[in-house]
Amino acid sequence: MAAGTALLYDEEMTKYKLLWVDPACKIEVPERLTVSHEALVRTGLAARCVSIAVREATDEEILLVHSEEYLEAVKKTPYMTLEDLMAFTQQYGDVYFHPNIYHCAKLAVGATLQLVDSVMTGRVRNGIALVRPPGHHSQKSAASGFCIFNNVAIGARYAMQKYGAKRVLIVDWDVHHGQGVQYCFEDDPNVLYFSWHRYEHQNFWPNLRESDYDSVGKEKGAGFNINVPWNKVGMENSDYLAVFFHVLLPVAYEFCPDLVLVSAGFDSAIGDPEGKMCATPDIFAHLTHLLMNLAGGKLCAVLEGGYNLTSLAQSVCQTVQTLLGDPAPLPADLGGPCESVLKSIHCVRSAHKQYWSCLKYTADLPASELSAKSLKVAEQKTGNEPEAQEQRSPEEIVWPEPPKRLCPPVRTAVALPEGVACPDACKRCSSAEAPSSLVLNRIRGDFFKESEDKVTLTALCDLIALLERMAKNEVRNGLALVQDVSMAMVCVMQHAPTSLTNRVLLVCVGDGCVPTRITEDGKTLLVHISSTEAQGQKSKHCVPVCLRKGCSDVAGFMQAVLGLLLPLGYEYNPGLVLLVRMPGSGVCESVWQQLAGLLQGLAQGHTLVLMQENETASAGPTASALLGSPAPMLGLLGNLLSEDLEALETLRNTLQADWKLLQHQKVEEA
Ligand code: X5A
Ligand code: ZN
Repeated sequence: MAAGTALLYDEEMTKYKLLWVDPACKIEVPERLTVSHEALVRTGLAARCVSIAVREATDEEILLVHSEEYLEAVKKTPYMTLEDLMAFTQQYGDVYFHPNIYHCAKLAVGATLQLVDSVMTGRVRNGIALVRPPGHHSQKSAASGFCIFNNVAIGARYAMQKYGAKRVLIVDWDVHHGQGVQYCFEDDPNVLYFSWHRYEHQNFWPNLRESDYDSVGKEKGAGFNINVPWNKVGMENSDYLAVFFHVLLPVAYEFCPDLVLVSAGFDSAIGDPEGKMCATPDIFAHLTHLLMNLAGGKLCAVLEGGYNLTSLAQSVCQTVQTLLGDPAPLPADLGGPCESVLKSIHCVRSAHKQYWSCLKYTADLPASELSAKSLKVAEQKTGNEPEAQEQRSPEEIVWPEPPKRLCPPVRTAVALPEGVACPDACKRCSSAEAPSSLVLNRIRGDFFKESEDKVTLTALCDLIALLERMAKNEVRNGLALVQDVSMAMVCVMQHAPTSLTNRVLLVCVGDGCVPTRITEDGKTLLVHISSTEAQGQKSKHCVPVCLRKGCSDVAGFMQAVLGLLLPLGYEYNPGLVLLVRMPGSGVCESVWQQLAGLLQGLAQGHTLVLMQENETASAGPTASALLGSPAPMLGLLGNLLSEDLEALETLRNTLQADWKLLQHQKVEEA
């Protein structure tokens, strides 16, 4: 299994800059790259990456996306006088040329392709390319928005051509619309392009009608272009996560990419003068984490924008640290998405519902939304409104530095019956480290009043010892095979350190009874995915999810995980995730590994997995998911049962009053 994170950087790409006065371009400075790289070095992250030398792209590679005429024209720029350069620049929008930019643009493409090579050959698992100039605005025959060649678009074509990648997902989290990428793949069903972007009803650059949600792709590519417009500034972490949960992730898992490319612009972070958004740098840890189990972990991030040097450097570090496998920080205090985003999400989902089975049950748009559209564009920019939202200049905005991330010395501890195999990297718990006699006696009193079942008692003590080490941050996560999962669940809730059990996200997979005493104490959010209609009480903290074909139905299961479990988990913000596989759950191994992988974005990676002791064959795969190996690809998911979709939608609707992150349309409309 490929391991490691590639870092591509070459100081040469800092060696061009704006040589004349142009207010639109003055933010695109060489320091963008130096501060990002210096921050990676200072924090020790660069040293943990695999450094890979940058090369220039060849003509042939650039021609995968650009026209010969355009390439030939750019080739002449190193020999132009300042005047000629200014004149050449004039034909394009919001971009500048410099005698050295052609060289740097070839390095930016080359770095992207080196990254694609490293990931596709398995030299590394994933990686990031810190490049200038950025790429996503440039088009077949045009420079645009600081971009000369379209790094990521060329990367996608290259991966398909050289490595036979069948499906490539491009996630563009830059705050601008990568119209160049959209134009490139509009009619191509093999490249799914997702972009969110500041739009303000077409009043924000590049002011294109085709950046709106209803540009879904053309001909065979219809459904493979997803635009999420931000129609207001000031979007926050929960707005970004809501779009991931309710638009991008379900579609991405249904698409099943062989490779994920991220147009990683950080102008979508707080403090950026272009974006004017309020999402904090740590959100990129989560966005990255949520994409890292697609495509068998093959993820290439390529820098696009990002103009507040502080915010940029912090965001780059958060992204790289996550690529390296460190646990994501707690997603503090998520509210629900704002009203404007709920509208956008609803619009995107309904524009795409005919193409993606995960979106099939989206309600139709109210007629008012469609007719209001042209009006909004016409209404705005009369030129005489006061600059109302211009309260503070982005340079003055302050936010706390992202906290240091936890890094327990032991990633995965296991409590397994003798003889059960698991990866060497796991730390086996032995009863030698068992808890105090106080705990032992309490457990004995709880479960073994009469009988003296030594073996079971020792196993439970091991489990508690493991959790105590987790609470002390000596261990990140754990796996235990136990004789009776129900008993073990109760034991954990009653005897584990309270710092972990004050808020537990309990995820039960498969049929069987969850002891009611667990859900009644208010310290647990239970999500139980099974094939049986719940007998017990549903409540805010007890969420039974029933799938007709049970947990063996991959499509239904993933729909429940992405659209329901993850948003609930993120909003609940637990101190521990307790993931329990009920005996005979029927869940297939790769889905189970996906689930274990995704849930590690919560609780700073504190996940405890419980399985029945006879599931010995699953111990290895589960442990490797906990160790951070990417889950295997799920393959094409197959169709969702409409009754399941409907039931999930109903459940989401009932719960959304209590859990705001479940909302994906305005509540009045729902
Ligand atoms: C890559 C990128 C922004 C261009 C803004 C022009 N370009 N006003 O962020
Ligand atoms: Zn941008």
